[in-house]
Amino acid sequence: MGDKTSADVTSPTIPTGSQWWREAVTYQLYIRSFADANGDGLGDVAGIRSHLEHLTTLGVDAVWINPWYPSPQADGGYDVADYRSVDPAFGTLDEGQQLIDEAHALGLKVMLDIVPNHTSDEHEWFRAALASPSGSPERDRYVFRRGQGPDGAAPPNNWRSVFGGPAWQRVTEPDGTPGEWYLHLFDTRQPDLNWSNREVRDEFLDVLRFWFDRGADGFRIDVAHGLVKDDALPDLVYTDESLLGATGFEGHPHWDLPGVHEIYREWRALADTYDPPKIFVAEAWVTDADRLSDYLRPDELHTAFDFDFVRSPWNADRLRATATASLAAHAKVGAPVVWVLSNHDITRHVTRFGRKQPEGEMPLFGAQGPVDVALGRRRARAALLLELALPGGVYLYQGEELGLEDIEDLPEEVLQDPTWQRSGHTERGRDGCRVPLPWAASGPSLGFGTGPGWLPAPSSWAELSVERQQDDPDSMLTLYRTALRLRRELPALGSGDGQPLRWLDLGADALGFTREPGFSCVINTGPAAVPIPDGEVLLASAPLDGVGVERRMVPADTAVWLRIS
Ligand code: TEU
Repeated sequence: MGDKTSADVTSPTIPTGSQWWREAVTYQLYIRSFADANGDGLGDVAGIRSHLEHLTTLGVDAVWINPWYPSPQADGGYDVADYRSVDPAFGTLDEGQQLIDEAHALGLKVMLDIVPNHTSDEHEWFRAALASPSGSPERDRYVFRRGQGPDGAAPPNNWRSVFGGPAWQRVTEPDGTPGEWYLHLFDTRQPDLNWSNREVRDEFLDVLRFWFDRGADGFRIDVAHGLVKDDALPDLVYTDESLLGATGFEGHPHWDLPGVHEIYREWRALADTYDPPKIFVAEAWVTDADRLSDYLRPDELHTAFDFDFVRSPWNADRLRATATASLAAHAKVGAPVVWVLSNHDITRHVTRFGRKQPEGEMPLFGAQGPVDVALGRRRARAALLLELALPGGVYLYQGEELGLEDIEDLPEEVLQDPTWQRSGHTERGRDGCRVPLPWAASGPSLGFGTGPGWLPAPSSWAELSVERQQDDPDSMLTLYRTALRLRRELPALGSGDGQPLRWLDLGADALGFTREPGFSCVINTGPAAVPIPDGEVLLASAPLDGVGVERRMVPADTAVWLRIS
């Protein structure tokens, strides 16, 4: 829905048109940590169903549910054993269907998560591959190779797993002898699929169809940049020890190869056979906005997360530069930018913004020194107003509406991210952003479930619980609700198709822009207050009074939305 009409403004649900994704605000449901209805410590489908009102009150348009398929959970469900069902720990396929239907009845679109780069080692295909000989069709669905050296005892090349350690695992052949190696860019329990194999391609088209036919409105594509590998398997020169967050570069042998695009053209053709068409959002870690826009050409994917925005420190110049580059690159292919600040893989942005800000890129993983959580929250409030005012779509990560920070001191014995094991206990991994949500100010897991959650929430989160925040006019939750309501009501906000934003010149420490009709957003990332352009203040991320005498000012680390003439 490029143009908002007055009907859209009063309608309780947003986009009904087939273009809804061009401006949707999507809420990421990390199912393991959202709400636990059966008291086993792990979130579940029933937990989501019991809290749908939270999402409608918040005012989002869609949800993205992280993998809910049967899985040994070696990587939080990104190790899928069966792509056509729901893990019993989360519920049943029927309950999944009910959730999709209930969400639709509330006007929410439902995005699922497809994991095409690898399966679980417990997937029937991988079991068959292990039981079959070298060179068999069963092995050809994965990337099996003979090792180097006379006995094949050395891995086929030097590639490393994203989670640490080598990216190859040697298998024992059915006759008991040491045999071939298989590729796993992630955990050993996540063997990479061979996308040169037509059977693999057809299987995933069929899996997409399975869920599309059950009402899924689209898919987030896991590791969208990773599916195709250079067959020659050349060694890589590693310059950065921190593999998490590694992106492709021209000529990289396993990230962002040109061959991936052909796969997405097939997916798009399938999605377009539905009415309304189904949609995709790519998780593609690539070098820059231009490379990302290749995934968004008209016959490929609809959207992709803008990780350049995530990597920007709290700095007006840098935020403006990255937003400008992303908007320009996306405009070339007619795709909306998808802004995002946090997800289940990276340090929550309250924590990132609460640190000393780097000169270069924002580190996305691991503890990085002292955190001023209050400052981080103040900046997170301002960052929200920035991303919601930019043209395009937005993904929110569960818990950011409560202002949750990363928990960097989880006890070692509770850590589950495979990074922790595979790095030889040097990298704690991503559990700190996956701590279960606090719904209530009391209880063994602050209302997440009836017992303890799979990761413990700090007692300080009682104050951040939904219960505490929902009626507090100054809370983060109230800011999210108000901002999302205004974003729906203001005709200037949303997709912005055909309505370019205009940057204001506010000096090095502030960024601001106008959008038609009659809207302006100003964000002060610096230490000193900056003057507000003329206009009526619609929303501010912090109180404006008391700063400046002659005219109102935007204080440090604050954003405002204005109605201008
Ligand atoms: O993440 C893909 C991925 O490449 C990330 O691990 C990435 O390297 C890092 O987070 C930032 O570069 C996806 C899922 O989001 C993640 O949870 C899974 O662990 C991973 O794929 C494997 O499926």
